[in-house]
This record gives sequence, structure tokens and C-alpha cells, in this order.
Amino acid sequence: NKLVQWGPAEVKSALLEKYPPKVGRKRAKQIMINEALQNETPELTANVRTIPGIITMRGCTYAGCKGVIMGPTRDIVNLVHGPIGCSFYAWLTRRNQTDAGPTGENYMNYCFSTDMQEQDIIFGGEKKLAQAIQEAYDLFHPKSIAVFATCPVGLIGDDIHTVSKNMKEKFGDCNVYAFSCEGYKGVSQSAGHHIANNQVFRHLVGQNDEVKPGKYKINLLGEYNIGGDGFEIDRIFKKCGITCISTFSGNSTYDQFASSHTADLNAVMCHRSINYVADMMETKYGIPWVKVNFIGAKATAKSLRKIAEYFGEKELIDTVEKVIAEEMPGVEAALAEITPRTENKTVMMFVGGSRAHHYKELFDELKMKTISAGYEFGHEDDYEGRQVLPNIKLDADSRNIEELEVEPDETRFKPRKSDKEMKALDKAGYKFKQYDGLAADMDKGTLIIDDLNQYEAEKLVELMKPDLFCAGIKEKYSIQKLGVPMKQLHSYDSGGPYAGFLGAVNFYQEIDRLVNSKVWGYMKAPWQKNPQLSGSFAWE
Ligand code: CFN
Ligand code: HCA
Repeated sequence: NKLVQWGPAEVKSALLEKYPPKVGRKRAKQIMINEALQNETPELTANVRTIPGIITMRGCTYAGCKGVIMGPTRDIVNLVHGPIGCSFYAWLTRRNQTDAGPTGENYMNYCFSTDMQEQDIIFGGEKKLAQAIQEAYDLFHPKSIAVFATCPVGLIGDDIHTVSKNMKEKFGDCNVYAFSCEGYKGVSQSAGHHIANNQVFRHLVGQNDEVKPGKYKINLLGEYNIGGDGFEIDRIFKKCGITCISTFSGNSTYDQFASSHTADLNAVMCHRSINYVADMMETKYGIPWVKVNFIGAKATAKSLRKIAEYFGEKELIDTVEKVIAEEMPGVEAALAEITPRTENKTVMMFVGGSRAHHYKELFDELKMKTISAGYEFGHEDDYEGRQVLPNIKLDADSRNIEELEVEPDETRFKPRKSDKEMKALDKAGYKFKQYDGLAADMDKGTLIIDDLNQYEAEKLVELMKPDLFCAGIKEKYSIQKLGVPMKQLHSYDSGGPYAGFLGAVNFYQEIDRLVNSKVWGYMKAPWQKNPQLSGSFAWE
């Protein structure tokens, strides 16, 4: 076992060995050997620009805005102003599912684009954009059209906001607005989440005051219905008698966003992508938010209890307990059957801004060991588990949100602050929100790596030989070629759902099949394993 020979410090130096000194010094700050002890926690740098030349796993700002936040909404026409490739890239590749029923509108299957050409870059694309908005309106008469900027739009300066505003006024019955989410902005897709959140809050939230029927009203924030996760969570909510007014944004509709301010509580699943909306709704409408996680059966039970506890009504608390008691035996039976085959297997996870943490719950349930993990674009709070609340200034009438889209300078931080440090910050007047972060959940001596790149991924696998590697499509085949099974935790390959109780069982079964498959033993041809012929070439 290589792990015995290679301690985390040796692995870290081996990862950095080949870099030029300056690059090595920068990357060293993003690779942390976890101490899992307060006061001893070393520092980690996150949310900083990827060094040019490095093949990052990250995506762009446009992907974070159009693909991630707005993509899963089914009855808004999402029109991309840019070259066709940008639209094609974000066209259902994320596997966000929807159910429009027999009569509901669903534009998710369409790929709307202005198909920008060289002449638009030279002469400007605003007229073409207005024409495309008109065409979409004439064809579908949607409630809403959202326009997304791609890199060239920002470079030539097309005023997408004025074009959208003019079209909105012209139509009268269709809300048109735009997102300045040019791909190059910020350091990752994270900036795109922020830009999307601000515009969703400005143009959608609070548009419909009609109070929906139902008890225990919540919004589920940061759930995108990948592989049908949201359907399983909806099933559980229904069973518990919890009314979900709006999901941001899995299987969502324009009207759900518009009336989301009528909910009593925001349950935040992916904090990284949607915390801005949660904070703005708390500031403007006084709706508090709690962090939840429906990945993992135990985490699901814990999250349901957290929601019930917020409402504090015996009826809900009892129903939630009854649902947990009904669902858990199936989960436990599956685990009893599967864990003897998965116990002590090792896994690495490098995904986005929350899944590397959320999925650790499922691997814990399978008794597998997460030996290295990290985010592509997580911020300090995603590692640390503590958010310093922003000082948001909201103008209630004009919905002016002070721009918060600025990316920070390089920040180094301790993923867990000591009590002493916390007290000092408290004294200085900082307000905090506390939830679980990745670092606190990782074992001592594990490697936490931010913005892992292709070179390091392959090196890491070579050195530590995990039983399973989890990341995205760009990593999939290079890892499999190294003879290690690979599970995509973005698109779930073609699987899912993995959320909730039924999703957890589904996940256990798939991981069992992956890590216990015999196929990996055939990676080396018999003559590579046991060379029987030795000889020399004639010219030697
Ligand atoms: S569905 Fe979410 S859970 S929204 Fe975010 S941070 Fe991406 S698209 Mo890929 S799978 Fe990933 Fe998270 Fe939140 Fe998905 S871990 S990278 S931007 N993500
Ligand atoms: C994105 C979307 C993505 C990509 C996934 C992957 C997703 O960042 O543009 O690399 O496999 O989940 O679809 O994160």
C-alpha cells in the first residue's frame, strides 16, 4: 500500500516538485495537510486566479450564471448572446431535470442563441439581440426572457441591459432582463452565481404577492435537480407536510421565484452558489435561512429535523420522526448488505463548491475513507464553515443592490479559527453564520487541495492509488486510463438521483458496483504483468 510509504507531506512535495519555483510557491498555499485540531490548523488559499498555463478543472462565469443558476428554470427563455458554441456548451449537459406536466411550459430543451458572427463583433450585435428577443416572444409568448452575455459581448460593449429594458417595455406582458456574465469575469463560475443571484433578486423575487396555500412554507435554495435529486427531496417534503414554495432553481418556474418571498424559511443546500439570495432575502424580507444537506441518509434526517425544529410545532416534529422511521430501515438494510464490500476503501473528491463536502456523508455511510478532497472554486467559508455576513445595502423600493460582484484579493485563512481568534473577531463587531465546512469533516492527515489541476490529479492518483476518484467529465477518462474507477459527481454519469433516502440507496449500489468491479484488474495485459520473453534487439 503506497499510503504507508507516502505520508501527506511527501505527497505534497511530490505534487509540487516539477513546478517552476514561483508556481510551486503559489500552489503550495492551496494544498493543505489537514490537522483536524483547533489552533493547529494550517492555512489555505482559495478563490484566487488559476495560474496561466495550468489546466484547471474550473468553468467560467457564464457557465455559473447561465448553466448553473438559471439553466434549471423551465419556463424562462434563456437566450445566449454570443457565439453558438457557448450556448451549445450549456445545453442540458448538466443533466438538470424538469417535469412540466402535460400542460406546463418547458423551454429547457431548446438552445436559444443569437449565433454571433464576425460581422456582429465588428458592427455590434445589439440589433441582432433585439431581433432574437422579438423572435422568441413571437414564437413562445413566454412570461419571461433572460439574456446572457458571453465574452465577446463584454469586449465589444453591447448594452444588453438597455436592449432588454426596451423590449420589456415594448411587450408589456413579458419580463425581459439581462445578465452581464461574460465568461472571463472573476476567477471561476462562482462570479457567475453571484451575478445571477443579484439579478434574480432584482427582477424576479417579490414580483407576485399572492399567498400560496399550505403549511410550513419553505424555499429550497441551491438545489438544481441534477439527475432528479430534487424530485426525491420533493417526495420527502410532501410526506412530511412541508410546503416548498420555490426551489432555486431545480425544476423551477418564473412564478415560483416571483412568490418565493412569501415563504417562512429558506433552507440552503448549496451554500456556495446561492448564499447571496439567502442573505438578501433575510435582509429585505426577514426570512431566516438554515443550512441543510440532503446528500446522505443521515444528513437528510438531520436536515428534516432542523426544518421541523425551526417551526417548533409538535405536529411537524412528529410527522418528520415518523417519515424518518419509515425510510431508514430500507437504508440500513442496503448498508448492511453493501458496507462489508466497501469498508475501508479509499476515495478522492474534487468537485465544484459544495459536493466534495456533501458527498463525504455518503462515503462515510459506506465506511469509505476520504483521503483527499477539495473544491474547484470554493471560498473561505466553504472550507471553514463560517460565513462573515456581508454588509448588504438594499434599497427596498428601487431594488438597488450594492454591487457585490468584486472578487477578493488573494486571501489566506485558517479553515478553522480558534476560540481566541473568534472572540477577537466578535469583539471587532463581525457577524457570523456557522455551519459545517469541509475541513472540519476531514480526518487528520488528509490532503485538502483547492483548484486541483490535471497534472496534480494524475500525480495524486499515481502516488496514493485511491479505490475511487470523483470529479467531472474533463477528469473522467484520464483517471480511468490510470486504472482507477471514476464517478462523476457533477452529472452523475447517467445515474441519479442520489439525494434523500432512496437516492442514498441508489448511490450505495452504484459505488459498490464501481469499486468492486473486476474490470480494473485487467488493465495490464498478461505479458505486461508477467514478461516471459526477455531478449535484446538485433542491433544492440
Ligand atoms: S449542481 Fe451545484 S452543488 S451549484 Fe455548483 S457549487 Fe457546479 S454545476 Mo458542477 S456539480 Fe458542482 Fe456544486 Fe453548488 Fe453543480 S459541486 S460544479 S457550480 N455545482
Ligand atoms: C460547469 C458545469 C459543470 C461541469 C461538470 C463537469 C456541471 O461548471 O460548467 O466538469 O463534468 O456540473 O455540469 O460543473
